[in-house]
Amino acid sequence: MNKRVESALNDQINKEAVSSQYYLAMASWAECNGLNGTAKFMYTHSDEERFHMLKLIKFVNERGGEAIIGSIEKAPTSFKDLESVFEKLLAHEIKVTESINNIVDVCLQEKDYTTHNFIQWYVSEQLEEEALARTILDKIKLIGGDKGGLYLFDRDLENASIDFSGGSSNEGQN
Ligand code: OFO
Repeated sequence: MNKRVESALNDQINKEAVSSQYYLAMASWAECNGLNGTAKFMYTHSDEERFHMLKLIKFVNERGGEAIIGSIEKAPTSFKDLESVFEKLLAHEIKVTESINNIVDVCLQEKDYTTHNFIQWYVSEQLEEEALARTILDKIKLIGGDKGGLYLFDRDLENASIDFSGGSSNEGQN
């Protein structure tokens, strides 16, 4: 496997692991603060990020590279409020999108069209994740300080079936 591409994919493996831990921290915080719907959403999202990581690990190893499982920074333990949680989530996803775009660039520079094709799944996934985070954030801003609104929002999130898989329900898990 091309070494620059392998290194970019290994960076991404680490970023997906960081994302998974980050959303797990948000899930735990939400659960401790009576926001069960938000907790469910974040636990699911954390699992999906782990699937994104596994998908990359398998791809690198199957193509003759070596996936590296590195260390990750400690996730935050507390958050100011629900709005700040989703603001952080959106900011994080924007950074991940930049990182995916960087892999696309490296693939084109190195003429690695197989990885370029593989990474397109992540390009679509990031589009959807950013759009979802923006929609949720807009709703939270509309609610403002209304506690009843917050209760209903959290309940809706608990009942919503949210698809993080980029369109096809199994793709992210392969
Ligand atoms: Fe892996 O999609 Fe978000 O970060």
